[in-house]
Amino acid sequence: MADWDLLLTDARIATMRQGAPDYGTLEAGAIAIAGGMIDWVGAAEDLPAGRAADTRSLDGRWVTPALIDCHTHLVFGGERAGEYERRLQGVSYEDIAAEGGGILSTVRATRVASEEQLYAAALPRLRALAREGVATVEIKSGYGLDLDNELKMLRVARRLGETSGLSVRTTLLAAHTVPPEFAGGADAYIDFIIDEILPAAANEDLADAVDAYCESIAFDADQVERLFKRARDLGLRVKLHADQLSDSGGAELAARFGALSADHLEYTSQDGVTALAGSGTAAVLLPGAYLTLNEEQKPPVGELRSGGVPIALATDCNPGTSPLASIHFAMGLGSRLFGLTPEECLAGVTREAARALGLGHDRGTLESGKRADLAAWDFDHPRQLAYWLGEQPLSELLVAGRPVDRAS
Ligand code: DI6
Ligand code: FE
Repeated sequence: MADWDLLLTDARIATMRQGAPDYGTLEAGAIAIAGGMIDWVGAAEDLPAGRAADTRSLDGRWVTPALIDCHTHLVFGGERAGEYERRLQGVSYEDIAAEGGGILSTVRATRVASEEQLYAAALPRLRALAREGVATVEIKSGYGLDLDNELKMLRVARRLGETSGLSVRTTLLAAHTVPPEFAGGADAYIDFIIDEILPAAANEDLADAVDAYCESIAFDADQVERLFKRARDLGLRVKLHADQLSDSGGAELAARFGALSADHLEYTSQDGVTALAGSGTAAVLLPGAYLTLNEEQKPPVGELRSGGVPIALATDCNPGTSPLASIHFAMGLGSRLFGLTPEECLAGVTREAARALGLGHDRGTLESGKRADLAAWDFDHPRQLAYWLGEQPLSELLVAGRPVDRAS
């Protein structure tokens, strides 16, 4: 009997271990994998005695934790390029939403699409992420906004996880906007989510977390609070789209509920940052949406940093505000637009993204006891990931110790 299924040698390993300097780098490293988990990682000269069923040299390549996209809406019907053209002519995102366009136009297209059609439309977006070294993707509902269609979206997301070889985490975002059936009745719609959609999603084990859009054009803090209490009663962790277009106290609310993450945060105040600090809630920054909406107010990166708030970075892949299915491009934008260092960008799509999904114990760094999700690269330093826009330097992606066929 072998001790390990796979032993990778001659690797330069960016472990991304918390608190380790310089990407947690180990030169001339080795990684021993057993049962899909990392059994041992370190400098090759320290490798304990053991027999591996398979040994492979990485010929000096860099290895990082496989990447994680912790905030996407990548299951949706239709697209909104026409709306994008109107926005270029000066019509605002809020105005389009008020006319019944925006999120609601994607709701119409999603409701008429079958599960098969939604799956077929989403798969290329998921594959695009896998080609860049992403092994774990969060996918939200939020374009169904009724019982059947919210569950339909979550089922499609679950199926993408079952067939793609990637790990998909699902989030119920029924509180994305008020659907036409409840026009003018945000409170009644929140009641409907609490009474019908949330229990059904929990009952069928379709949602790993619950999210809401706390914003002037969506739901206020009291409404979100009612929803979060119900989620808590059902044993589901929460996340929040917070302070994206205005300071609506979203960061404070997320912190108060011990949310996994508070996302966007462009308008978060110092009080909001103070609430996040020490709450365990991760900040998820979404530069694709910031860029597409032509935002001028940046998230308070310096304050988040000095408060020690974990900072994750994600694509926010969605048809309205972030038509972006590239985690590398999100990293490039995170450094250019928000001033994150290349190391913070990589931590933001590995260690901190895992935290934002409640998976910090299981992935996001290369350490023994974590899942063997790792990416090998054809670059000469991991800082290249935030530097290049549109490069594809991935050499190999392993999920739970097994190579992912990135073509399927
Ligand atoms: N914030 C966003 O940026 C997306 N949702 C949200 O709550 C936008 C979704 C869309 O416009 O379709
Ligand atoms: Fe989003």
